[in-house]
Amino acid sequence: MAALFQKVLVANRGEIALRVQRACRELGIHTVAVHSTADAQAMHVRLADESVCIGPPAARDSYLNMAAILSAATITGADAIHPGYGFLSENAQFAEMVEAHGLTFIGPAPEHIRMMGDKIAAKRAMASLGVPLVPGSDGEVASLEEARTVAARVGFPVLIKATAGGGGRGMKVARDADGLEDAYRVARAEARAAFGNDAVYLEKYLDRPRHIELQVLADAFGHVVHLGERDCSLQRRHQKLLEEAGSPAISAQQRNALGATVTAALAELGYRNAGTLEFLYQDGQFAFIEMNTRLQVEHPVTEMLCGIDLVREQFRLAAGEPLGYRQEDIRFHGHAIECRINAEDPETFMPTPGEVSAYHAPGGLGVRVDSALYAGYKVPPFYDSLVAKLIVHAPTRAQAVARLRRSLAEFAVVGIKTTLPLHQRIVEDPSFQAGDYSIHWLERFVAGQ
Ligand code: MV4
Repeated sequence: MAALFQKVLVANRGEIALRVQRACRELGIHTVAVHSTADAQAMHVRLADESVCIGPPAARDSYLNMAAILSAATITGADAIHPGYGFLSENAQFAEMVEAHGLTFIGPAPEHIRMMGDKIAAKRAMASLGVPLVPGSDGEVASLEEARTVAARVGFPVLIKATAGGGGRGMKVARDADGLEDAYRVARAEARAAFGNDAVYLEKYLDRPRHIELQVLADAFGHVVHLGERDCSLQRRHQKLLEEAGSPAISAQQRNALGATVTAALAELGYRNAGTLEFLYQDGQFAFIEMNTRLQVEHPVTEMLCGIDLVREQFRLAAGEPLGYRQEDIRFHGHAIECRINAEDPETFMPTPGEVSAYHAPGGLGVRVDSALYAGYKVPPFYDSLVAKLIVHAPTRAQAVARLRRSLAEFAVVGIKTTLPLHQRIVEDPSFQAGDYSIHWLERFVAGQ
């Protein structure tokens, strides 16, 4: 079988660069790593077939430097670029530039990246295709008067969100009519400062939702499947700490119903490659809030649940291959949980860059560790503090929790503080063990420790 691509440039670092390289190896694709001067000793550079230094430590000069990355792809003769997550992964202009250079962007079409980057456009598109939304404004709220009218209709509290925002950036809650003017003005001012776009919309504020997201794959022939949901409710300041698949709160019937609606909508849109739809779930109802057009950090829990290699699928789909299986061929086996291990103080969450003097990863049945760490590695201070993902898989959720507890006890990252001790405390908590939590659970748990 001819390889899908000859040589792929992985425009990322850390564990996700390794994750993409591993898929390439199995597909017989050569890999090119790019790195900043701070990452010359990084594992993603060591494991790649070739590497190119693309600039100084600051991400804007290296991992976000489109010209440097495209030059690296050109001089090494790469025929595709995988962006990983973060950095340029949801930059429609970059995807266009990659294609303009005659290379394949491993991801969706630029038009879909652009559409989903505009939260109002994303909601409009989904609503018109029958996907449920949170009650709120029909698009932009252009004046305070309009905000008052919509808020009166949906009822307080309400949330003002920036259309260019997402992931929790650019949101303001108004508890009552008196708070609306401030929330509206501050949200607009912050959106203008942060995104250069002060367009905002309004939603009813849900007070204790779960954050549930649905993974989809789509080919160029109008076939779309979903790979079930992930429950990402355990977050702090919009940073996820632990994710699971499936959600402890969702039945097979709910999953199938939501999946049917979503896959039909994406087929209609002509979406291609991998994507994730984010929902808030409260009182038995799903409400779409955003769509991510990239591979996500927490994709491994879905892989363990379905036995499908999402990165391999991304390459196949980008090469124009058909999915090759139908929804009914996809089976969900057992339960998977991921812990994000960050180089952070487990109490203050301050980053803890520095040298890892010793490293021992857990193993055994149903245990997976995605990490670019090694003994002697110096975690640089310039990037995201995620240093490892521990993923466990077992036939039931209770068994997965037991496996998680014993894997966390085996895991040794010496020399720097990490969030491992926090995860060890979370798995002992009765509410966590019962799967009984909302998006506010972790902040309260941390405050009570
Ligand atoms: C909301 C919400 C409550 N009601 N929208 C935060 C991140 C962004 N993706 C959407 N977010 C929220 N939107 C309505 N109408 C609460 C949040 C929210 C949240 C959502 C998911 C996970 C964690 C969160 C933490 C705080 C607030």
